[in-house]
Amino acid sequence: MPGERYFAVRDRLSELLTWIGDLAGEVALEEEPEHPVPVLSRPILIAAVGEVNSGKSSLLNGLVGEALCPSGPVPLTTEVRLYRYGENADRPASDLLIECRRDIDYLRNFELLDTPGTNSKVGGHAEVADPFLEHADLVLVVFTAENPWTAATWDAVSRLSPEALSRTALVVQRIDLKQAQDIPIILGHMRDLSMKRLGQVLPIFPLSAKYALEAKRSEPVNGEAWTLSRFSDFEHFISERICDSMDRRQVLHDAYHHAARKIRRLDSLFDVQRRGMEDDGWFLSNIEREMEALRDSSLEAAPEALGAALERYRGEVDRIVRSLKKRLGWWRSLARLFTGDGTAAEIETTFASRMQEVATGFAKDDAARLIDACSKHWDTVRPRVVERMGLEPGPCTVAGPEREKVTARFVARLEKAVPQALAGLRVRGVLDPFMRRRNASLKGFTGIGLMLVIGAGACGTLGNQQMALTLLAVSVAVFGLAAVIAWVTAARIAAAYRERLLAGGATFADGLKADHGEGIRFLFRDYSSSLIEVRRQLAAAKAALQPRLERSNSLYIALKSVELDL
Ligand SMILES: Nc1nc2c(ncn2[C@@H]2O[C@H](COP(=O)(O)OP(=O)(O)OP(=O)(O)O)[C@@H](O)[C@H]2O)c(=O)[nH]1
Ligand SMILES: [Mg+2]
Repeated sequence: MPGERYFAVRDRLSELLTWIGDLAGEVALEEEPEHPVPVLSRPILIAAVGEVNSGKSSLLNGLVGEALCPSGPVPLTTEVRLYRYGENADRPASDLLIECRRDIDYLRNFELLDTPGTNSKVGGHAEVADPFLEHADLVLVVFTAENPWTAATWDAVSRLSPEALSRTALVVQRIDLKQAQDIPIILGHMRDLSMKRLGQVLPIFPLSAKYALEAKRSEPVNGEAWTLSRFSDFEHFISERICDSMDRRQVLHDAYHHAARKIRRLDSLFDVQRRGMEDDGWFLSNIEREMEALRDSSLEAAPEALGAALERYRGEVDRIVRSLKKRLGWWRSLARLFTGDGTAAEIETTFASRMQEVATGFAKDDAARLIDACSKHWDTVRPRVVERMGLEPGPCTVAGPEREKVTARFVARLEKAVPQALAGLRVRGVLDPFMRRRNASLKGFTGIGLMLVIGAGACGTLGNQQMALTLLAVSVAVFGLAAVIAWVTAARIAAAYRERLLAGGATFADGLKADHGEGIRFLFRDYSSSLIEVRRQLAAAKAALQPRLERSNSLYIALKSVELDL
């Protein structure tokens, strides 16, 4: 097929343009209305004109290598027939124009216009054919070797515009019917006529379409018939002068520059996107650093925050000591001498559970404080992310619906620390020895007092009133002494217990310190995950950019290799 090199370059360019267009479409690269995509697919139009029966249809068949156009000794082409690629069908486009679609590869690149003879009896076809001749890539004016003097054909050629004439060649058909020595004479004559009628000598090709068709149809190509057809020079002319014409080359160059410009625009778009993503990455890192700074300042302020826990601790110590004092009252103490005394265990249990509540209350308040700080910070972060990245980062991950869960985790962490913190106080079993000593002395005095009362009763019964009264007085004194001891020891025990507990306050707060710090770190880790969605989207955008960059690079390389063939 003529123009193979041209078509190979054109197809490669057209394929690249499609791929580049696909990539541009994917990234919504705006079209440049001032640079429309060059049309590469326009096939080359070859038109054949000449007298009836001159061999126009056969000439086109010789080019295609198939019996595409009906040909025969009687006038066959009675209307203008435009052969194009497509599913086999003939469609009348107007009275004298038929569009013939044929599923033949040759027609992908060439469109062929077959016309009735210039001297045909059918009128009006010239008006249909002439516009095609004006924009055809090649007009073949066909003469027969037997009679190349046909006036009607020369008249038709004379009507062509200089522009169309520059794309016209003369064909002397059926040279196989002539002797070899006649051909130069005919060609000389044709040249003279061309000069005379047109003022210039057009390219002239002596051909035998019959042999060309025969050569192309035989498998392998019949070399002898091919030589006799003289189609080699003719097709070479079509390749060089028609397919590789300045106009066509210009279209290829335009397409190449269009593709190159689009790739450059894609590259700069990707570059902007890549830099934008890097900047976004930095921007997010800065926000994360802000979050870290907030966390660090919260950690630094942790001892101060734990001061609040210490306050609550002290308040609870006062309450527990008041309750201890109540239990150490004289009558209650006396009653417990007979019922058994569980004061130490009860007070310590109450103390432990109160401390648990202290930790819980403190943790809830502290979590609320930290979450509020995060939430407040997020209120400044969110609009910045929206403005900078055009992405909606969503809600703060420690506030809103998540608040309760985050608080519960923080509280649980501190509650877990309480038994350890209490163990560090070493207040368990402190009360017990105090209480046992007190109860022992109270029991002794109470026992002595009771025995004196019993003795007084016995003396009274035996009539020794004097003795009875004395013993009774002594017993009252003993009970009085016991009451004084009870009062004094109660105050002492309460004071000693209070002092012991208060001294342990700092130890208790210290016991919470590590878990409190860890709680803060975990809470801020949760908070920093507020940016996860944005980070994920950024990573997805980066991941999508990479293969596009690679595609753009390989398209550029492919385009460069086409440039060498241009
Ligand atoms: N010997 C010989 N005969 C040819 C050659 N080309 C065409 N013919 C014959 O010439 C006659 C006319 O051929 P066509 O191709 O139909 O001519 P045409 O110009 O298309 O004729 P119309 O369409 O009727 O105007 C047919 O009988 C062909 O077989 C050739 O190269 N050598
Ligand atoms: Mg014909």
